[in-house]
Amino acid sequence: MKNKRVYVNEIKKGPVFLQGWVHELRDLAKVKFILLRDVSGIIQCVVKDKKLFKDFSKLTLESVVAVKGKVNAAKIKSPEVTRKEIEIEITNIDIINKAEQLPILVVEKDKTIKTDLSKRLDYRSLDIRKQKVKAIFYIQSEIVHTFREFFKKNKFVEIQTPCIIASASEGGTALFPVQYFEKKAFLAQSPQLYKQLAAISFEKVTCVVPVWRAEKHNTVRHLNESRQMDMEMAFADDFDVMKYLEACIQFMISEVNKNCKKELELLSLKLKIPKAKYLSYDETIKLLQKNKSKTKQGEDLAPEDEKILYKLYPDTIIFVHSWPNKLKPFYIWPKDKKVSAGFDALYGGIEISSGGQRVHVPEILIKRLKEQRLNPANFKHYIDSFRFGAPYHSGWSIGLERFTMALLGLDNIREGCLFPRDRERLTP
Ligand code: AMO
Repeated sequence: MKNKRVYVNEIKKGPVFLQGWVHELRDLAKVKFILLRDVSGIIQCVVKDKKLFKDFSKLTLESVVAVKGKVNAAKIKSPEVTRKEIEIEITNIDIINKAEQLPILVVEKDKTIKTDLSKRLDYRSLDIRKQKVKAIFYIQSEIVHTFREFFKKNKFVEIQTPCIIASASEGGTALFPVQYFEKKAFLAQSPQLYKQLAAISFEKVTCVVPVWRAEKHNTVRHLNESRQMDMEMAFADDFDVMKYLEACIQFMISEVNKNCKKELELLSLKLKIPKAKYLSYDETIKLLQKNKSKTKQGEDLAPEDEKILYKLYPDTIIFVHSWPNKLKPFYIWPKDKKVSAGFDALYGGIEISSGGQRVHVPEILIKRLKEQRLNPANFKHYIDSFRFGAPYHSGWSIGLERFTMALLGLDNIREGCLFPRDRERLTP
């Protein structure tokens, strides 16, 4: 009969059958120890029986094993062990898959031997076995889950948008070309145009999708493939959807606080529910200049500006709204000749989201495209969709990895991406 596996955090009394990884090995003369790790936790296993010493000697770190044993009471001091009150006295060890010499250590005890990020990413499947690295992705999973939950509660429909597109939505330079039979196509830079087309019929839509941007720069805040969490809503202006963004972020953070206590503790983090601050672009530039920024009116915010705003308003989602038309994409509604209905949201010292009210009038859309030196003929299907009864509408997008980075104070966005794609990295 097949042994019934029990998870580390579910062990009550013996005999037990456990499966997992060899987290640590300790070889004392008369007794041997294995720290065994599974998805639920880490437990100390003791080998006292001399007949098992040979099996023990074959073990290597990260080997996958199945062990049988008895449950004994214990008082374990090791901080990593999650079941401190018990240990397993092993009666049988099976090596399911023996690990070779590890290229990077999963347990880095000595702070001075921290492996650099590039090497860690080369061996990412090992790297994500580290408890702290794992914690990042448990929290990210909670973010995506609660994002969806927020919009489900608010009666939005989750849509799926195409990943292969015929024309750019976020400016003409940053596209990855794809050969699409005899036509030239591109990987989507955003679900932008399609979520709008859905919103003018469904009214309230949301999506979580991968996007690709062929920007050549290699920075700590950019990826060439990332995930966006978007919403789009009809009969809503820029301020209406900024309120949704504020409430959505607050909800996601409160759920992370509630459901990821262990992970936050591992990362030594305490998250506050942020307040919101609304500043117009003009107010923002004046405030920055007062605080020694060199950024002038009509220019985009520099990363240093985002840091200044963060110092002025910590634990705050800073909404910078009413940007100049020329600094926002063609699909953003011009409120007048100068000012647009576009906004950015900053959090944790970095832009995490941008959005705005959209152009729902075909003639204005054609004018905006031409102003940005784009050819309206390439957007015919998109423009024509607004000819059959299109309400005004607005929306935004949160970059998933960017938000993970901001929320957890990560130094590099790659830490918040399971398998990053950047200028140099296409594997693993
Ligand atoms: P934007 O281009 O500002 O807007 O992107 C939205 C959010 O996505 C994240 N982001 C990135 N994350 C990692 N690497 C990148 N290269 C990268 N580029 C963007 C950021 C950013 O705030 N269609 C509009 C949104 C809208 O108006 O609804 C758009 O894509 O967090």
